[in-house]
Amino acid sequence: MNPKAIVFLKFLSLSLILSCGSCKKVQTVNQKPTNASVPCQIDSEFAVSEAKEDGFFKAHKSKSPIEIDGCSKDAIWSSADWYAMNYLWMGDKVDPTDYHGRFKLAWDNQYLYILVEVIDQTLSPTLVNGIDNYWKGDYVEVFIDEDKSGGNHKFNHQAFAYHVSTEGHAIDKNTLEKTVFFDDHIEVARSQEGNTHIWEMSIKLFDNQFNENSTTNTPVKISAQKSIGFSIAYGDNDGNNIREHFIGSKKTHGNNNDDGYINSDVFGSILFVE
Ligand SMILES: [Ca+2]
Ligand SMILES: [Ca+2]
Ligand SMILES: [Ca+2]
Repeated sequence: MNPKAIVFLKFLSLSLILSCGSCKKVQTVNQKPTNASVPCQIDSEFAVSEAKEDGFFKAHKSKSPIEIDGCSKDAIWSSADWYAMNYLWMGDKVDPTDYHGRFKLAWDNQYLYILVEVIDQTLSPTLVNGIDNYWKGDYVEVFIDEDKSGGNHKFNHQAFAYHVSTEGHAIDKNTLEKTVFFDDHIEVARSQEGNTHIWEMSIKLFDNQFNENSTTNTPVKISAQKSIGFSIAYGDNDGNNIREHFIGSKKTHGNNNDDGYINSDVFGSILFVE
């Protein structure tokens, strides 16, 4: 059999295995109805993800709103590039069966969209040991600094470090130094096939005027050529109630690679393009 036919058959079998009908959907927030007959568009095993030492990424505009269902069938996801999130920030060297991560970016005027694909042999519920352990994983951490100002954001909202939990919460500290949910900021849906986990999210951007005591905060409209501070990482907990690995999208992230939740100077960035 010629090599092209082999590649096609591999792709066909992968497509069948990963069809939406077999997609094990888990812990979906604000789940919308999905059409189970539409196959998921999952990249083949041959796709290469691009690592960016400086954490600078480009996001392309989606022509239509992305359906957040944890199933990457939206048109923009088949054309967007994979970026790597494999810079080891904490923990010992990690085996690719223990953790391997990559992500895609997209946007429209209302949302930043992120598709995260993580291989993790053990998925631990983020909040199983209580909310105080929210940073120990498993979770996806999304760092956003809307105006790219940099600076301290630990207990203010000039930037955010959203800990997106397996339960679908977006967790950060508030101005009273309490751990709270900012669930209105991020919609997330997850799906799982074997040890491969998809986290699909839409994220509203809030500027430094965000008031946690108000219900009328207006998200910032996104437009082409806008740039924001951004990094993304995965906290891997394989059942030991510790963050065994912390792996991110940028080579370094401050002191001990653990400054992101305090200091937005260390973030990389996204440039929004058409
Ligand atoms: Ca793992
Ligand atoms: Ca800021
Ligand atoms: Ca894990």
